[in-house]
Amino acid sequence: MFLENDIKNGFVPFPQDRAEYYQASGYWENENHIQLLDRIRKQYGNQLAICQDDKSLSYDELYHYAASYGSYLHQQGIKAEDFVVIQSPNVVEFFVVLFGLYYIGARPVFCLNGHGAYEIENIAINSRAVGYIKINQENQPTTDAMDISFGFTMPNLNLWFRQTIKSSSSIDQAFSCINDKTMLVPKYEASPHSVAFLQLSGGTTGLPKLIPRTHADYLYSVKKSVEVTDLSASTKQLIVLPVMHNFTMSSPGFLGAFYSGASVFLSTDSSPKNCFSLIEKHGITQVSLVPSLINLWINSPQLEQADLKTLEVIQVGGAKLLPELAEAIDQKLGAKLQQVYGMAEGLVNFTRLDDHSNTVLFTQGKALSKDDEILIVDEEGSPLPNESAGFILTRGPYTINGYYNSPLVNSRSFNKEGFYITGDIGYLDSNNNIVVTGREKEQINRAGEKITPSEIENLILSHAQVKDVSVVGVKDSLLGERTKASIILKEPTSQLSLRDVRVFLMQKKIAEYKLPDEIELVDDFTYTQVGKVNKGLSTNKARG
Ligand code: OOB
Repeated sequence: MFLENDIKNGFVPFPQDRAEYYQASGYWENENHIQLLDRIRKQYGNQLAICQDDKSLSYDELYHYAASYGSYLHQQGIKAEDFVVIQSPNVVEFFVVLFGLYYIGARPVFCLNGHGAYEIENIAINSRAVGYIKINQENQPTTDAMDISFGFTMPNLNLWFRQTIKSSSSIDQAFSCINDKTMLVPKYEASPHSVAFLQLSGGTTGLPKLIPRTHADYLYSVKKSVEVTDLSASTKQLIVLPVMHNFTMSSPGFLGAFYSGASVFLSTDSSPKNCFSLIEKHGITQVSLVPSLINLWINSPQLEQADLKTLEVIQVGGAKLLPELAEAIDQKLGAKLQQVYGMAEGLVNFTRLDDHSNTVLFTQGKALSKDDEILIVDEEGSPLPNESAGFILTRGPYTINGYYNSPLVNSRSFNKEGFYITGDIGYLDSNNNIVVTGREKEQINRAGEKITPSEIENLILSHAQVKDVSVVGVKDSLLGERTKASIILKEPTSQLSLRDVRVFLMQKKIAEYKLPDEIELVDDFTYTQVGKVNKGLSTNKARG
């Protein structure tokens, strides 16, 4: 059922017995991403698919642009099964590039728009990508695809296709590469069980790990998300979170909207002022947000004047939502809340629209599929009863069985029965709703963006003045968590400022959201019994 080539290159397939069961249960359908778009455009051809500022595309137009751009990529030598790194702000052009790649059976590797050359180079190597497409927002000072010196730092990398697409007021102008000489090639019929794309995991060790999702498993999760969020062709979805994040893509995300023939409106600016005016202008009915953004919206001085009556549902996920904030959503925004606890690796839980308010306020709901298996286990791996908190493990019809090409990491991230060890801590309540209470993995969740402390520590350690460093997340009323670096200097009486550290890291070209928000100079760390820096307690000895 799975592609030999995928397996050879590092895709861990579903075990045969489970694969056959999911297939027989009708979960995995015989459709890939471009076939989905083709089916929807045949039904909703003239309907508005996507809109940003003054630019918009109907479903038919989106499909035709994708076919032309895909054919152009084919002409440039991109083949089916090739991986291509893409990076984009929330603009219409992204959708043409995405479905253009799917049209020819190529696979996008999704980066966050905030990623810098440091991340892009590593992701390109690990995915063995053959290309890099960078979409730039109009009037934004960003880098060009050519600014990244792949060839120089990685002489063996066969990265030969690079393109910068400048989003502008005209879609034709942005895609001026498509010309009369671009002959349409037939759409590639990728197997629904082949790898569709690679998503990035927040990662707990060093660099982000690559998450391979198949067309069928991913589109099953989209279909189930549509069911629980009640999307329909009349839904008007606002996209505020980064367009390439798993939450934005599939829970229910723009794929859920496309699945339903709905219209998607893009925002490149997440400020309440801008979002409120888009909601009013377009009659937005649904939006997905992280807790830090909902906090900003609820406390915005603009809220009083805003007319948000069309807004029906807000999905909030990506990080823990405090019950006080959850309660304010209905009171202040007049919209229904759906909590979402999900992960790019697969499993997604939603509170249901008809759940009791206590369930919606205090739990993260139930998994999408009746065959999502969730285990709560203790330190020894033994299952715990409902209401007892432990480590959250999961497997199911749309959860990966391994990171791409990472056998070593996989041996630590999956147990013998194939359950993914999420690194989250929580319990199932008496009604089997999941409640996430904490996290065991070494990760900072800064406004929904995941940061791996050891990655930042290693970079700061390369600073000439630094002897040792420990990076932790500290509670923050706005961001949920902010990043703090405790630093021991080689020369105890010397100085190093937050600005120095940030400038140093920026020179390493890392993503801006990973820069520390705070530093502390200390004389020593406290250590656990096994000799690890004790990150749980703020007992580092401040400089005397
Ligand atoms: C979503 O996906 P990722 O891959 O960026 O992050 C997953 C991690 C989870 O393991 C958990 O640690 C945290 O983010 N998380 C939550 C949460 N939702 C995600 N922690 C507490 N409460 C929640 N509601 O973040 C993601 C993917 C699909 C849908 C929604 C979120």
